[in-house]
Amino acid sequence: MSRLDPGPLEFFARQGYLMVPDLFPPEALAPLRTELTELVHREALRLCAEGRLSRVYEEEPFERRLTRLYAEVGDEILKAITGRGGGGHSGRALFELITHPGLLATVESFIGPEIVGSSVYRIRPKIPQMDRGVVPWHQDSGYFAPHCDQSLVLTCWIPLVDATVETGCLQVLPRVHDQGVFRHYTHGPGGYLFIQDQDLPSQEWLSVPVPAGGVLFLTNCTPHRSLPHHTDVVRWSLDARYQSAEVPNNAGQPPEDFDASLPAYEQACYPPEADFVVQSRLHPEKVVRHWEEFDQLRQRYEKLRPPSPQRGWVPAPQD
Ligand SMILES: O=C(O)CCC(=O)C(=O)O
Repeated sequence: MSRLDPGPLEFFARQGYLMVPDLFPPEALAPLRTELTELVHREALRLCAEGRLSRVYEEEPFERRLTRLYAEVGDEILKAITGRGGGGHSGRALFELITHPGLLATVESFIGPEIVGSSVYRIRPKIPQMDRGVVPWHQDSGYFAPHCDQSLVLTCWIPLVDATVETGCLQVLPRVHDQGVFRHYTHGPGGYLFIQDQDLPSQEWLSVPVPAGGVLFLTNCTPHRSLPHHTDVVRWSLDARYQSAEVPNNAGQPPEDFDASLPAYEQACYPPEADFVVQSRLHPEKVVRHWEEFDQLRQRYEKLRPPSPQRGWVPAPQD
């Protein structure tokens, strides 16, 4: 799989989303699944040693082990995976997946050859009944600085297991991504920003199942959400984002250099986390090629997070 044909790109431009079912060969997801299994195992051993967990549930498969662990220790088992909501896990296999040549070739079809890995990537082990597993309606731009609203920051939503309606795949509101950023409110379910139903156009929403190996592409202005799920499967997924190097970013800039007084176009779309160049024909020397470099960058930002963009969102009025 490489560059996309005009047909799917036109679909994306019209609808604001595109699901490609077979972007990765089956073996491409295996290293990240293994890396996450090892991480979960280390964390489980630590919690057992601290007397907080009865056993490590090693017999459970990748799809179910975290459900069992979470039932005993809750969020504690997730900390090393999700971090403070920012860096979280930044291992070799994660880096290799978000810089996978097939993925980057496809991303290039949307945003051109000068590609910056947007700072905002998230590993989401969506566990049944977990508060933060339910993500309400939002546009990713609701989190980004307003000066990036007109630019494409491409979300690539990558399930590590089959994502179905039963396990809480994403839902999208098609054909409204050219209507700007809707009003978001703070303190939504799970602590997320959210858009109230009555503020959204009355289009039909769509559930978009994605098989493992597939990718769901979204614009930063496509409203989307994910619903609760009630099976005991962990719907592991990774959402990574990419933007053209022409879109404001903080690639190559240490967090200490963040300066809120600079003009907006010199500030990253999302300053708290580290953007990084993943492909460049004009400046190959700027490409981050080794996961250790990526990891150090992410950890540095995790320690000293520049402030989040302020868009003036407030809590929703009470009825
Ligand atoms: O993975 C999910 O459940 C939600 C993902 C999401 O909202 C996003 O990637 O912006």
